[in-house]
Amino acid sequence: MTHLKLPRFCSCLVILGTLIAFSTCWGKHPETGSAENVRRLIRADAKEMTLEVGGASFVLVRIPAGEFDLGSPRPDVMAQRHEMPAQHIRLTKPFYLGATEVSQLQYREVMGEHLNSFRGDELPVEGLRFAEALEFCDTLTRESGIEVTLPTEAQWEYACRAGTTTRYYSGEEVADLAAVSWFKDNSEDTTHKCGLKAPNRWGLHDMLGNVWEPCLDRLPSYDTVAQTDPVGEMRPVTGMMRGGCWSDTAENCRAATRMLAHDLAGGMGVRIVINVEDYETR
Ligand SMILES: [Ca+2]
Repeated sequence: MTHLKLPRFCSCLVILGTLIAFSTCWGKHPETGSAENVRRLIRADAKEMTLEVGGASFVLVRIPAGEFDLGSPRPDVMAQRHEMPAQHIRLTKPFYLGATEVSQLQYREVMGEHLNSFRGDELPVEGLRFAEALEFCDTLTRESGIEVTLPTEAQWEYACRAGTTTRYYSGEEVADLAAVSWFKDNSEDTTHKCGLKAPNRWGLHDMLGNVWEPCLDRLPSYDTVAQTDPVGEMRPVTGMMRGGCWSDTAENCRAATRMLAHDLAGGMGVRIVINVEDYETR
């Protein structure tokens, strides 16, 4: 008789275990586990991680510390005065940068509805004001327990170039840009699904084109003196935008392209960063 009762006993254990597990999860802050996991992944030097906030998941890739030349590294007929002279930059800390621009679905899950010029969950959120981009990061920080912010100009261009020194991370020619980017020549005057084009060598999609991406700061005039971990002027209402957008010409979608973000420009989305230095010693 004992062996006949065993299956029922086991079933009871399974049910009891399930109830205990369910009751343990119930009432737990849904983001607590995610934040702990993110901290663990940062300390483990994970190449990629996912930040979960509400119903949204953000994939971020680890960008290594390193050096590069900021700005237009050689005489270029497309270069603007404020991209020169090229300035050697050292970034001493790795950081995690969003693999894609933030999508409309991701933005809505965190902030609620936003009025976009083009509608589609997988399209990038656009038409953001600079203050809204900052508020989005602040909300992610508050909801996740992980410090989320915008990349600095230096971080953005370093990550965009991913070791390249050409106009575009895919080469020098407009055709090279078209292979990795949505811009005036191929966008058909609309944004496109985030991450559809091939990434750069560090796994970042749409750094050039699709939507402009705000930076936390505005660097002062470039100088020939090398800088380490530079952070320019930070203001609550504006910073530099990078990368160009769907309606820009190839000239405005270069790695070195800079434009001051202002709320009338339109075309601005957002890409998030998590700085390793905020967590490596905790
Ligand atoms: Ca972009």
